[in-house]
Amino acid sequence: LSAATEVRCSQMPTYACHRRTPLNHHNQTITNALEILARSAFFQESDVRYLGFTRAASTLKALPYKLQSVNQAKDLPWCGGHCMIVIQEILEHGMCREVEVIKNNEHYQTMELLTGIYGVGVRTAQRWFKEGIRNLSDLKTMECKLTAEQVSGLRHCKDLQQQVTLEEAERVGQLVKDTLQRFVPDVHITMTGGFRRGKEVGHDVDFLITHPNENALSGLLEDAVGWLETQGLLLYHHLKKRKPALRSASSSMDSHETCYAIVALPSSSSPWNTDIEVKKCNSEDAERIAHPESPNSLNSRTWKAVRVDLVVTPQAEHAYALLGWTGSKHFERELRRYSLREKKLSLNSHGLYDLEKLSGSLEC
Ligand code: DGT
Ligand code: MG
Repeated sequence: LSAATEVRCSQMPTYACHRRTPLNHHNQTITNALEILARSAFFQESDVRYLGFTRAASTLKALPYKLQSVNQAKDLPWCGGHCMIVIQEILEHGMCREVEVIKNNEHYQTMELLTGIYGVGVRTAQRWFKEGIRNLSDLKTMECKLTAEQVSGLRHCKDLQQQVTLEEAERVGQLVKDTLQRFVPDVHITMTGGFRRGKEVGHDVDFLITHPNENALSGLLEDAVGWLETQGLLLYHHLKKRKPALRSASSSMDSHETCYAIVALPSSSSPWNTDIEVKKCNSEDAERIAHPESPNSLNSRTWKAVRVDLVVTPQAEHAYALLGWTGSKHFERELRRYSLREKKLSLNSHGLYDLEKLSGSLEC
């Protein structure tokens, strides 16, 4: 390791948004361990510990070499205290006992399982754990108490727990494009999320949709949903309307019109291949897709359930939404923290706001 590299590492920026974080890095064993500790803290709703472990993992992902000794880590941002003990243990013994204990812990395993179901957040999973739910069979016994989103999440959990490949994401992209262009031929669609960052797999596929003429976007998601439903390609959807009243400079929540969906992605060799203009499925096929657990369909599955987010933005907000929906979540959090702390600017996926000017205009 050259002295120059060590010097560069001691000057590693504290904000993740100022660092290059490659997809493949040199300290995977340590970052995996720190991320397990972060998830465990998240499951206990301990934000401070969650952030501490996430920040340390993020720093190590940006390190341009494999750590050989704790000494090399001592000046790195966010790597002190508890994280340093974890780093030291892994460097000396190849594993961390605390992490191994967590991985075998019933609460952790159950929370992983339950929060892995679409529509189930930490609070709900905690409640279910306290009620004695430990596995998917337990959950199926209380299906009548689940939300429509959770019922769909549970019904399609085998597919949804599998990662979406880039090839599948591209086919989803083609399906989305073919669908939206039926209604607005020159609509502009961008795949965002992890795939835009160069990942080859993801848990869903995210898209931003825009058009220079805002009127062209009005009702577009409803039209798309309606058409996909008639084709039997929509297994679940929830449409969130644009709510400008909720939009605020200080809020990281966004109010873009959004469709959270589970689509039935035809397999590449199925008759519903992406050339859907020409090859529409017949009503029998659609029925099979709409009711996936019917015995007929299980024997002849030619599709995979895939989570898709469609976000509509006016063109004036598109750049901010693109930045916000490209991720990663930690990068976005750090970018907002940097904007606010260092620049007194509030960033969200609608715009960048000067808080001093805003408070001035409010005082006026
Ligand atoms: P994945 O899907 O596992 O490959 O990971 P990502 O990075 O695609 O994560 P995902 O799909 O949860 O979200 C993509 C990015 O969009 C992520 O940085 C966070 C952001 N995002 C997710 N949901 C919302 C939302 O409701 N509002 C805003 N503004 N951003 C969101
Ligand atoms: Mg994603």
